[in-house]
Amino acid sequence: MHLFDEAELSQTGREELCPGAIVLRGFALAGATTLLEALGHIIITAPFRHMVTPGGFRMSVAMTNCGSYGWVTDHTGYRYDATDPESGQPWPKMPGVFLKLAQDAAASAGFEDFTPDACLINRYASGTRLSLHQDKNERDLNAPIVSVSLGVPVIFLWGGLRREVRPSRVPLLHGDVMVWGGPARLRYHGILPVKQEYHPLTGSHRINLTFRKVA
Ligand code: MD3
Ligand code: FE
Repeated sequence: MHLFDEAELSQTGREELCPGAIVLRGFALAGATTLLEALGHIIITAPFRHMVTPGGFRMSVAMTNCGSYGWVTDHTGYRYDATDPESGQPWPKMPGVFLKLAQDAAASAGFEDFTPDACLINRYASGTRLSLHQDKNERDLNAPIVSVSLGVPVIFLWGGLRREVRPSRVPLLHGDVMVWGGPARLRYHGILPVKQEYHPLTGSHRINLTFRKVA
């Protein structure tokens, strides 16, 4: 019985990191090319750019957004904005294939009515890192965040509710989806510097989609 349960777990590829944090291994594999094709359309009107933090540092992660709101940072601070500051236009619409994947993943993790209105798209080149931070600018902290990893694998740093807690390391591979909710929502997290590797669908890049409910 015990063996059977374990076999089933690895088949569904579901790992609970802690209450509220679930990794769905390979959940986005079948849809990956479709997601990347939709991304190709988004970046025609909203290209990847390196934003500047309030402290004046240019982020090594290149970012863009789709959906009703996009995450932006500049010298005045972080915020969600309905307008792309580079174009003065609304962000591109969230593609149906993005929304469906995010909702399916959330439902699979037990969040039945997830309606994301923002999708932050991060692009990591080799050497790019994301230092330990919390995401707490979203109005409704009860809504989960869904994150989709595509392309080159990385090591995700998964910390505690205080910056001092030494993070554990979780590999994230092409097609993996994470759902963060409840007590895990305010944990510190980050990404180690990305190694120089090649993925047939993204070249030397890793792409991360994070779906949020911000309004
Ligand atoms: C845990 N992105 O965009 S995704 C971010 O891989 C961000 O690009 C990383 O952290 C990336 O803010 C990690 C996983 C993730 C995203 C949001 C979270 C984990 C989270 C919010 C709360 C807790
Ligand atoms: Fe984050």
